[in-house]
This record gives sequence, C-alpha cells and structure tokens, in this order.
Amino acid sequence: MYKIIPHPASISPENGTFVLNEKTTIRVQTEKEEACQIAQMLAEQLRPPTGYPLLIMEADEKDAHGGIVLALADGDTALGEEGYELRVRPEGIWLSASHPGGLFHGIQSIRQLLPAAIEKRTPQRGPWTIEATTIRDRPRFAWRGAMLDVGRHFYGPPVIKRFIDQLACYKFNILHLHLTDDQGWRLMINAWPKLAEVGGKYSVNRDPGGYYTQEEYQDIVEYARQRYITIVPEVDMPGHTNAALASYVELNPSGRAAGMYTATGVGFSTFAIHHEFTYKLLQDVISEIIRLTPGPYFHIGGDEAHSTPDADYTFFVKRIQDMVWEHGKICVGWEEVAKAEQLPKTIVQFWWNRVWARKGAEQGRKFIMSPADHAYMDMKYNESTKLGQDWTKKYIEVQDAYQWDPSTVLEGVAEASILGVEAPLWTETIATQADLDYMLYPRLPGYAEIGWSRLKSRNWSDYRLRLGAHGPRLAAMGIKFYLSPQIEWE
Ligand code: TNX
Repeated sequence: MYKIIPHPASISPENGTFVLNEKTTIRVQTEKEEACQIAQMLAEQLRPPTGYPLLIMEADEKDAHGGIVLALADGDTALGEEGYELRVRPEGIWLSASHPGGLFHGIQSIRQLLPAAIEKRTPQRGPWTIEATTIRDRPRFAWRGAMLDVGRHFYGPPVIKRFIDQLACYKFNILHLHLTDDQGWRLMINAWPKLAEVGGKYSVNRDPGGYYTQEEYQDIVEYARQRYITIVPEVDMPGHTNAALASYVELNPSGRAAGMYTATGVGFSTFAIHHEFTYKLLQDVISEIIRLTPGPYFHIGGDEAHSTPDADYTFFVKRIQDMVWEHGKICVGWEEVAKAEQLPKTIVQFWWNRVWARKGAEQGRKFIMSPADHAYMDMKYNESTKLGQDWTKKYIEVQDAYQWDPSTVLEGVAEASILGVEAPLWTETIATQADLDYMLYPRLPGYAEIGWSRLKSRNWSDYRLRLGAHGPRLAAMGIKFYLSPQIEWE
C-alpha cells in the first residue's frame, strides 16, 4: 500500500484517508525561514498538477484541520539532523522534524504517498488521496551520494540541476562532481584561465566540451544546498590530468606540452611531481574551488596514477592533503590514496582494489563504499545494453545494484567505519541527458535505499514491487528508463 523509496525506518497504517482539495492550506511557523522555504517548495510541487491554490499560512495548532502542517520542533532529538515524523490522518497532515533537512526529506515522502500524476507539471485529474499512516524515519548512513563525471562528457547547469532535483526525491544528500579528467577540465580557475579555456574544449570523441563559470558553479552549489545536498568537488590528480597538461606546458614532466586527448584510455598522464610550478598552480586551484564551495569536503582523486612512480605518488598525495587541510577542508580520495600517509580525517572511497583499501582500514580511515561491480552506474545492465562499460566483467541488473550491503563489502571495515555509499556515473560512453537517464534509472533509487534504510527493512522481493510502482512516477517526471525485465512495471 505504501510504496516509499527509500523504505522508512518505521511506517504503520492508520484508519481513513486524507484528501488534498482546493481548500487545503500549507501551515508553517512563518518566523522560521528555512521551514517557509520548504513549504514553498512543497506548494510549487503540488500546485501545477492539482491546480489548487495551496496557500501558505501561519501554523496554528488548534486551527490546522484540513491542512498540511510543517513544524520544526526542537524537542524530538531522536530524529537527528535528517529525520522526520509524518502523521497522515483524514483531517490533516502533520510533518515535524528537529532540523530543516528532516522537513525537506519529509515532503519527499508526502510526494511519494500521493498518486504518480503529482509529478506531472500540467493539470491532472485527482482525486489526490493518501491512506492514513504514521511514519518515523531517519537515515542509516550520513553519506548518501551520487557522482557525475562531467570530465569525459560535459553537462551544462540545467542538466545538473535536474539531476539534483531527482537526487532530492530519493533523499540523497551528496553530489560528487568529477570536475577534471584527461579529456576535460570543467571549472574556470581565475588565476589559471587556460585550464578551462583550453582544457575544457572537448569531450570524449571530440564531442562538444564546455566548462562552468565560477558564477554557474556557485549557482549549482546553492541550488543543491537549498535541497539539502552537499556538492563535493573533485580535482583528480596526479593521474587523469591530461586536460591540465595540455593547458600549461610547465605541468608536464617531459617539459613538452601534451595535446588534447579525446579517447578513453586511462593511466597515461601525470603532473611533474618535483617542479614547484605544479604546487603553485594547484594551490590556486584548491583555494579558488574551496572559496566557491561551502561544504566540508574536497576530493583529490588519486586513482589510476599508473604513470606516477610510487615514491612520487605518496609524496604528492601527502602534500596535496596538507594543502586541503590548511583550508580547513576534509580530503576525500579514491582508495589508492591509502598507499600514502594520510591525515586522520582523510576519507577513503573504495571502488575496486581491496589491497589498497585495506591499507586505509589499517590506518583507521572512514570509508565511502562505491564497489564498481555493484555501484557503478556506467556498467551495462546486460549483454545487449548499448551504452556503458563491462570491464568489471559483471553486468549490473537492477537486482545486482540493489542487493548488497556496505558493511560486508570490505573485510575489516564494519558499519562504524563506513560513512556511507556513493554510486558513480562515469561518462566515457554517456553523451546526452537521455543517455544519463537510461543508465541512472531504475538503478539510482536502489542506492538511495541502501544508504537510507535499515538492513532489516530491505529485501528484494518487496523492493521490486515498490520500484514497479515507481515506473509511472519516473515516467511522469519525463524520465525514459531501462525497462528491466526483473520488475513488474505498473
Ligand atoms: C575507473 S573508478 C575509473 C574511471 C573510469 C571508470 C569507468 C575510478 C576511480 N577510475 O576513470 O571512468 O573506471 O568505469
């Protein structure tokens, strides 16, 4: 009956049905600015399909009948920063949380309890009913992320904002932007403009490139913040750096400028590790990006640096970590960074190599789990999927994407050392928004559930029914997804 994804921590049915109608109001404590903004977002979501005015009014407990009440209540600390309580009764809806983030996640549950047509942006036929229920909900993991590789193919701000909206629906709270790679540098750095102007020219296959101006980037960061999503910027180094090497000749170990690269090999590029020029430029890159990004994290990449000798690699990673830390930010790196000495707060993102990851575990690091054979959204669904990759030698059908648990990915890395999960979308073969949609959906909601829901409330036979019920919802959002034969689509 209740088909919420990710599955709430607790949900129980109550008697009766709530009906949203032309008299329904949204009530909020008008002195609480963030709560008002969330009420506004709820109204903007519900008005186009229902055609109702859904006026926003001052909350008044006694007089709240027939309305949707959003309340920030400091008392209920058991809900944490992201939890919420939702009571749906025939006479009204009460949503409460101790922090605005909880209210925001709660309105996503209200959306999902309404009929799928609520996702359309033109007037639809009701009735707009919700079966009465009580939900108390909070996430299992603090880091529930997706990653988009804008280096291999560039996607402009509207595509990123649409993606942020979709992430918000499923209660994700992290968007990791892979801003640089061999094929493209995607953010203007004022002190070193050629990085973007030269390094941002192309995408893979010489498809059109591009880069974000600093204003566009800040606008994306702010758009995400309003949806309780933190942007984690990544500058991948010292490998995956050909676009930078093509922009500034001084960065090249050979002293000769690299040309732009538009194929899909990996592991051939590296910075000149022992030239001070490299650090002068990177210092500016890091401080400009950190100035534009209020979140606590900076991702230094560090993967597949096959052309950087080990001693150079560890020297470089140590030095870059220190730079990031001096700006007060926490470093995140792909598991290879565990080869180097790490700062106590550095976070290791596991993707493939268990030997290096274990080194991070031995040093007591916290982990983000992105196992390539389960969590990579660029992997093909099956042998006939046209887009995507298969280097893991495993296809990732919807069930493979869903049925694994972060706490059993790495021996010796238990729940307490796991910050959360992240599903990356690498874009060597993904050029358009339609390509993105096809690879993301319907796998993405499964990663949301792995990050949010208790293990005991997760099972495939129940999930596949709930996902089947989300088909019309995704369609109403204008998403053309992979019609997996594992799901009975409604
Ligand atoms: C490995 S994952 C990479 C990426 C590729 C991806 C393709 C990681 C840290 N490195 O450079 O895009 O595989 O699946």
